[in-house]
Amino acid sequence: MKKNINLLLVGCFASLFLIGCNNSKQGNKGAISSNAAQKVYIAPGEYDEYYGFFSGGFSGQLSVYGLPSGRLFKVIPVFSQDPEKGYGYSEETKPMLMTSHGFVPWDDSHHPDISQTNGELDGRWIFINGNNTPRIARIDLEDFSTAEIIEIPNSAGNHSSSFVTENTEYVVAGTRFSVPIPQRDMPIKDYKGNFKGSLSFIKVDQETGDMDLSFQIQMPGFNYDLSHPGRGKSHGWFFFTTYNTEEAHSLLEVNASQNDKDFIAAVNWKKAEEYIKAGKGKKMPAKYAHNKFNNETHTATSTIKDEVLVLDATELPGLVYLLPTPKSPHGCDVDPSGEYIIGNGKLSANLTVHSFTKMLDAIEKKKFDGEAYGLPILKFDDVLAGVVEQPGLGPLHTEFDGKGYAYTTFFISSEVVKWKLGTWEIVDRKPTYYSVGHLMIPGGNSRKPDGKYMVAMNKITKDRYLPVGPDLNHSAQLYDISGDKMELILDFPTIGEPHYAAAIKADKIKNKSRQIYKLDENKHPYSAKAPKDTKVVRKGNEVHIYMTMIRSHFTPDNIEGVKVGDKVFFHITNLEQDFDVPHGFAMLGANTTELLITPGKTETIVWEPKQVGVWPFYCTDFCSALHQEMQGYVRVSPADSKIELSW
Ligand code: K7E
Ligand code: RUQ
Ligand code: CUA
Repeated sequence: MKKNINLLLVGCFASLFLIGCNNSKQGNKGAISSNAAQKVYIAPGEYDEYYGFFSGGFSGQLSVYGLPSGRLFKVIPVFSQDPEKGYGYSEETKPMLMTSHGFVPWDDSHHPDISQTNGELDGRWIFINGNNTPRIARIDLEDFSTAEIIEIPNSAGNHSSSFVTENTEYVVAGTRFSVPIPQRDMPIKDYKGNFKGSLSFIKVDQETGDMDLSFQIQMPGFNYDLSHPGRGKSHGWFFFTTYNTEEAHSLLEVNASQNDKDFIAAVNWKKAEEYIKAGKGKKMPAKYAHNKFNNETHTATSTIKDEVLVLDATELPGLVYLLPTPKSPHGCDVDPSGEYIIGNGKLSANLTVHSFTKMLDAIEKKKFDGEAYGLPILKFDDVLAGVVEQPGLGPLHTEFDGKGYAYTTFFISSEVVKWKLGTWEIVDRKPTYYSVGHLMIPGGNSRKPDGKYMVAMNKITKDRYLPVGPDLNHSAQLYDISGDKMELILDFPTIGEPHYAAAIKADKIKNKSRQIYKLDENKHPYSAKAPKDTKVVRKGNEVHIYMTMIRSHFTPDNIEGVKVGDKVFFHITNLEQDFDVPHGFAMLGANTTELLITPGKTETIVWEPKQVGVWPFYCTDFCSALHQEMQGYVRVSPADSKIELSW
């Protein structure tokens, strides 16, 4: 077994890291106690206690697991096309993946966050960011599907997203890369002073969940890495870690880490609202897409917007303060009381904890360490709550158990360290296998964490599972944290790179999970509500087939009069009104995908036949004893054929 990894560039941050997972305890693979199996065993037919939502990283999706079992329930397609469900291929869902750069059927999803009320998870929606072509998606937890995607303009690498304020007033984003704003053609070496950062506040409608880009705050040209909202006493503030405060245009370590301290930017968003009300926002041109799925017509629409309201942080006093934080902080985490703001300095020996109370005091007494970048910098010692001394190497992220403890991941030393808020003493540490990024405690970034389990999400899997060639799925590890010491109880593989996850007690959502779409509420313009309503209509070279499906028959099933060069639209309505009876649809030679249509829904797939012949279609989902009988044919004649449509 090879236990050393040398130089590795991990996608989620730009620094080069030396990883030495030379963990002496790994020989026994984590010393699992004999009752670990009992703790994770969910008997057949029994339910898990939690839903866990894991980001898919470069898969662009969000996967749903049961905890503690680690069983995979579903992959929810968000930013990437998904042939399993026809998402991003069907005419109804294609607009969800439109951006101002055109159709972008992929992204890099990092941080899911569940909506909150009074600082507690409420299970209405879950938000997740797309890093690459900056976007935020809202997934409706009634039907576990993507309801809305909004593109973030003036942003690049939408990394410090998508965290919500404690009543889901806003979902917030910060740009990882500063860029010219507005975008223009200019030399890269002129970065300093010319490239800008931006923080985006997206208002969430409390009834519908609809997102609206309310305003942006223009910031100095740093990299904005991660963020978290204030809660409780710090509700109204939002905190962002920054790096490259040198504003260097090349991030080779020498450039980017000159500064002994970078900053946590503390943003007073209530103040921002006042400035907006007072008319201090400037309208700036900005192109971005806003895509919504309409559950009545079963169809998404994409609108391109062209303007955004911007507040300039450097011109508006009291809006943003900078808290010096050692050495390229990555995670930015706020404890359940809202008092402690933790900067996980990747290259720092210690963990720095800021005090919100001291911060307010320092602001009031104007204890500034001068100004830079047009923003007041608070004095390090005046805002410091405490330091966790030498906890490990390469701290990334911190979560809380609601019992007064914090848990921090250490990427380089590959471990989770448990320490006490207020005394800063380390009380436990456990290795992870290997090189942990985020960790997650259900509700661990809310006011009411549920400190029973903790999941570590690891970048390197190596020897944990049977080998399957040179690359392995990433891996999650479940720890029981109900006692004084953390106990590793389960490994399970994940899809893509699970940067972050969110989990909620199952009973908060399982009873409201939708079972069917009602057929009589289906307002899809091409729906057919009964076999008698089906038809085939020609409009020039477009052929529209209004089709129904029910166990185990398509209506119509045999269609003639289609010609080479036609564009054939199958608009198919699933007439079933029972839970969990989807039908599929696949057409020979169709180069997009299949459809998987749930009861009561209408979906459309396009087929452009290239060859004459008689071509079959069939149902792809085993739906009844007569599933194999669920089929039909389309006769395709030459382009100049005089054969009329018939069915
Ligand atoms: Cu640390 Cu993108 Cu949250 Cu990955 S980031 S680990
Ligand atoms: S058919 S049950 Cu190919 Cu037997 Cu699937
Ligand atoms: Cu319908 Cu198989």
